This record gives sequence, C-alpha cells and structure tokens, in this order.
Amino acid sequence: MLKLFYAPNACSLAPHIALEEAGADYEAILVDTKAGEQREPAYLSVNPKGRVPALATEHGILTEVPVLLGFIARSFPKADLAPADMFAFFEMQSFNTYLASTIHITYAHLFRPERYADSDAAKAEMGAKVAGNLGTQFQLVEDRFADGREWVHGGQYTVSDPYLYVFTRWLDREGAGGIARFPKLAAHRARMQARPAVQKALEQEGLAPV
Ligand SMILES: N[C@@H](CCC(=O)N[C@@H](CS)C(=O)NCC(=O)O)C(=O)O
Repeated sequence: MLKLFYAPNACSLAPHIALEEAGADYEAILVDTKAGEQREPAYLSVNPKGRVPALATEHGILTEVPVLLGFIARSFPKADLAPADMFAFFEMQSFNTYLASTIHITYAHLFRPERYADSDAAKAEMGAKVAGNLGTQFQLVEDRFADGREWVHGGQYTVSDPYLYVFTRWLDREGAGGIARFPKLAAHRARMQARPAVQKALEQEGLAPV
C-alpha cells in the first residue's frame, strides 16, 4: 500500500488530494514538522532531505511534489489526472515545476527566513518583498484563466489543480498579500473546495476550507 508522509497544510496536501482523486489505497502518515519530527532519524531514514512529502511505493521512496504528482497520475490512469498526450504531459510538468521552484521558494522567504538570512533586518527586508514577488508570479497563473477555463490546463482537471490550490490557500497567510487581487484564482480555489476529494483530504489533515 502507498504511504504518504505529510504535514497539515504543507505542500504535501497536493499529493494527498491527488491520492483521494485517484481513489488510491493509501495510508497518510503525519510528520509533526512543528515539533521538528522531519529532522529526527526515524524520518530522515525515509527522506534524508528532512522535508515532506515523501511517498513510499512498492518500488521505493519518492520525494519532490511534482514527481509524486506525476507518479500518482501515471499509476492511476483511469482517474485521468494528467493529459494522455506526451507534450501536454510535459507542459503540465513545466507548470508544476514552476510552482515548486519559484512560487514555493518565494513563500519560503516569508515562512523560513532563517534559511536565507541571519539578522532581523535582513529577514524583514526579504519578507517585505514576498507579497510583490508573489503578485508577479501568480499573475502569470491568473492570466492562464483569461480564456474562461475551469482548470489549470483547460477542461481537464489534472494534478496541477491541487498543487495550485495549496499555494492559493497560503496567499491568506500574513505577509503573502491575499487572494483578492486574483479573482480567477479565487474562483479556482472555490471550485477546488467543492470537490469531494479535496474535502476528504482537508478533513483528514484537520483543515477547514478557506
Ligand atoms: N522541493 C520540495 C520541498 C518540500 C518542502 O519544503 N516541504 C516543506 C513543507 S511545504 C517542509 O517539509 N518543511 C519542513 C522544513 O523545512 O523543515 C518538494 O517540492 O517536495
């Protein structure tokens, strides 16, 4: 059985939702990142990077959200969570990688400033840039929806949608700038929260819709 190592409201919520959408048989294992469990030997033996998520599969352990999402989509083809066309599949991977390598890292400057700076002044300066940088980065995503599409890649719901949902949830956090400036992303977030799979994953993580 698949095992997903997750922390509530972390980026691991994306594969958590994807597993629900896929109807997968899986176990969700809580890693208490607030208590530092991700840096303890037991979890480091699962993921030496000391981060969630990790997905234990019959082949071995996978890490990195875009990889988990691609794996889930390919493992449960009947759920139709990724485009069948090869080029469209890699366009989806491109979008997911942008979220991981750019938008997630911008948030890290706000939530984990100690990773990048020591002095309070430097941390504050970095944090003050986050809402503006997220503004530029999310605007590119908002623009995709200008044609009236329902989901990130058009009419097909894919694993990019739960991944985007995680990061639009975080826009409500202090210093992130809010979602009001992105009406189409706000509508996408509401559509996501109407899905039973999303509601189930939120409930399992002890989270409320936003
Ligand atoms: N590049 C990784 C990032 C994973 C990551 O940073 N996870 C965060 C939660 S969203 C985490 O485990 N934070 C705990 C920590 O930094 O100690 C991925 O996309 O999976």
